[in-house]
Amino acid sequence: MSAKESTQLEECMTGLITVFHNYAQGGGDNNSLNKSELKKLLNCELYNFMGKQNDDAKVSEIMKELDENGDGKVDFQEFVTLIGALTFLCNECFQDM
Ligand SMILES: [Ca+2]
Repeated sequence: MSAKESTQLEECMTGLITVFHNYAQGGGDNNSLNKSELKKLLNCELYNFMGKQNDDAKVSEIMKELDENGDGKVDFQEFVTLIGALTFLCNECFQDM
């Protein structure tokens, strides 16, 4: 790796990877989020955009939506799908302002 400074987009990508792995650590599979890890991530990292998730049933619903391969966990690819969709919606909101 060269010592070049990261670009803004590269920083964002690195941030996504770092955040995901911070929450995926522990609880058996270090490369996926289980339900409690997902809930923690949503509540600590996405509360401005998604609101506080205090309702376990709601978290289960989000989990089910994200868990495309149905293994009961959210892997990085499934997580990125959520971020992509949210980013898309945010962009729509900004354009409406
Ligand atoms: Ca999954």
